[in-house]
Amino acid sequence: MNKLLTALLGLSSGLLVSVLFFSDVGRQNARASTPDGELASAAQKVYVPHGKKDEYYLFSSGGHSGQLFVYGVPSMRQIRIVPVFSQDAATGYGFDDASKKMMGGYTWGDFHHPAISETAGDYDGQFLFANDVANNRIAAVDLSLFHTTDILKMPNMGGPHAAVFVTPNTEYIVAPTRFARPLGDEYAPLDKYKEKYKGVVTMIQFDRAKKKLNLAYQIVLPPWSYDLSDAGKKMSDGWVVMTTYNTEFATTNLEINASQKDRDYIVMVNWKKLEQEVAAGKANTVNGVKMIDPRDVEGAIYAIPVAKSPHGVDVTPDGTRFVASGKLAPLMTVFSFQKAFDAIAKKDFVANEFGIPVLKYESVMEREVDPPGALGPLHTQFDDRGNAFNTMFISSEVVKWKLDTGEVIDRQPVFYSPGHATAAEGDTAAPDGTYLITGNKIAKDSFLGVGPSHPESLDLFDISGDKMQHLMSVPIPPEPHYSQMVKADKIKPKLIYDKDETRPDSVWKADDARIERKGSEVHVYGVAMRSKFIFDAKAERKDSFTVRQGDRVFLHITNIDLDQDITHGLEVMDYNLNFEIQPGQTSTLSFTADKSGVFPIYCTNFCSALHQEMSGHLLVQPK
Ligand code: K7E
Ligand code: CUA
Repeated sequence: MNKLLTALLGLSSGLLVSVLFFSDVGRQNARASTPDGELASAAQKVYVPHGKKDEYYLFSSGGHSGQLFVYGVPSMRQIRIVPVFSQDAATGYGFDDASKKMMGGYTWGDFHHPAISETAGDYDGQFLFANDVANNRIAAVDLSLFHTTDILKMPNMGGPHAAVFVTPNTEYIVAPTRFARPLGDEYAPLDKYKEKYKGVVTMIQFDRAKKKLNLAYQIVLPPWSYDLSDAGKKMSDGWVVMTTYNTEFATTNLEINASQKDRDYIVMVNWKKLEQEVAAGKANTVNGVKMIDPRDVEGAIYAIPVAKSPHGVDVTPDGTRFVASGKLAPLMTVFSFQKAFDAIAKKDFVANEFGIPVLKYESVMEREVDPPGALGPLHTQFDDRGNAFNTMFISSEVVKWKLDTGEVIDRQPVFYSPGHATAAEGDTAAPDGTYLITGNKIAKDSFLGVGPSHPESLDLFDISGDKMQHLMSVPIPPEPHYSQMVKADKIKPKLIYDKDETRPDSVWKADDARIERKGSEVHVYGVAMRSKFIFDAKAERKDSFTVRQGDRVFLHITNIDLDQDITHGLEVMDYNLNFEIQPGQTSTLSFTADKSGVFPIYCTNFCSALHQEMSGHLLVQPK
């Protein structure tokens, strides 16, 4: 990243390093000399005594860990890691049959941008959607169970980095691709990039009752790289805006070749128009998905020139404007939806790129905000008083500025190199204006050393006053990209799994535990309870069972302790198997008993004073 920026900013690496170095020394000194009164005020603001709970949940993307990190704000205590795209030994996620199937053969993912489901432009707290940039998947997490309920694999895509963003009523989950690829998993040499490779946006629908993601349709685009996107709201509802880079069509050495032109584009797409056309049967089918070319639909797609290689694009809470962050140009550009609509009506086009009308920059741009010395703007967040907050990756700071005038109100150092920022309810139609958190890529000297690689970190700011107050830094596992901060009372976690959910494999009474043999398949319908397993209620030793070598064993285990936080785990020794069963949950795990012998089974989750006694045996008779 540094190398890329160095090349593009025309600085020698030595100079850039020294710029960073000196600014960090300045920061360390500033921090060391913070007055005691200010430190005490910061400490008081983040201290949440036992018995009190945090005001907000922070749902932070786990990047290439593939998982979702859940924090409380303002204490910044990590409460939970929810496995989403990667296997998790502790819960058995990715090992039990249902989650294994959902993961589709992958064992990890690269999760960048969470999106909480919205109603009328506001987080409704029911579900959270996640993108896997590496393996072209979108996941849905049920926020009543903190459990991943569905994962959808998207064909024709090349890494949904500009995902996921929801439209104001979660009509669609929008997932634009990063890398152009030939459609339909076809082969085409890189020499044929401009003709054969395509950019794609996947529009996904979510069925809340069934908790299922569904591919609605795809939009085919020029082979540019789509970096970030956001959905319009209120007056701009129906539109999606996306930043692009590599409009140069470079196929090698992108750090130089994809930064040749002074301008790339913001692409504006009208999904409401496209939805109608798709419903009217105007789409092709590619690789089993309906695909529409927006150039065939009058008024469905436009491009707006923007300073080269922009990163984030964020729609303002009132939906009237969107802000593009320059990344390689040290400025934020505010664009007006009304101006764009007027320019479209007047056909104020300056060019036509790949069949897409290009609007005149000056006609759509409202202002450029260019704070002196602020370098590497990446993302924008908002408060409830008309202010915007921008992360500056290179100059390592947050800049607060007025949306209406561009006036810079405050700048605060970040420790160090922030990517995204997250304001409380900051990308909804009604931000709170209370806290802001930056997701930092570099920790350097912030924490006790842990070897050559340091943790990433989050910086918490109080943004309720005119000046931002830095409250604390906390280490976080890789990799904090985007996160969302939602009022705690919007999340309604369940204490136990619903008993009435249709789960044919559940056993609710210990006396009903049984073993059914179907040929070489052995189905164990068992229960876990304090402090024993019952696999077969009729057997002499109810907590053990015998199979024959080579049998396929299905463990269907129900946790019948319908009690808050009484979770059991089940491992099978030397079989490399472990899974968790939460209160009222039924989980199925299957394996082939290919080793003969005696294999102790025990509960892996400390559940009672007699947890150590919660055990049994799997006996595998040799062939
Ligand atoms: Cu980290 Cu949102 Cu993938 Cu910017 S992206 S930092
Ligand atoms: Cu059940 Cu420990």
